[in-house]
Amino acid sequence: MERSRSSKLVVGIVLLVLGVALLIWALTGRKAEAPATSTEVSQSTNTQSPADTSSQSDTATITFTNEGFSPETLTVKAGTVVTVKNESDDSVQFSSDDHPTHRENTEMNMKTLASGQSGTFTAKTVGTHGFHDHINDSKVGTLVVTQ
Ligand SMILES: [Cu+2]
Repeated sequence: MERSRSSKLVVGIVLLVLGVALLIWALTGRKAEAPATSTEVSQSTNTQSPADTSSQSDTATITFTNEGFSPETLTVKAGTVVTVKNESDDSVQFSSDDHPTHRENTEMNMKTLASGQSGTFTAKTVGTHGFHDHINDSKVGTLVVTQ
């Protein structure tokens, strides 16, 4: 009986030592994770650089309201990312002239934007480009793209 008691004591001490060792290992493991986290941070810094590049390019916004496009004439440099915001109560389909073929400058043709939605296109082709709302082609405007 005494043997089994002392062996239980030994087992208890071994478990305690193992527990402490496990605790130290866990703490060390957490420290080892810290550089991994900073690696992720530097990776996300890398992924931000393309975003920085895009933020360097010019942006412009055309707002569509119930009254039509604003501004009616927008002048931008080639490469500008143009955002079309639909703040009207209806859907809008921003489209290159002429209606209904939209072939004058196809890079301007956008999907239908529901009320409250916005979309973008990149103005690349230098020139004066008429556009309209394909759903209501009485709403028109002009995009002037310069070099
Ligand atoms: Cu049209």
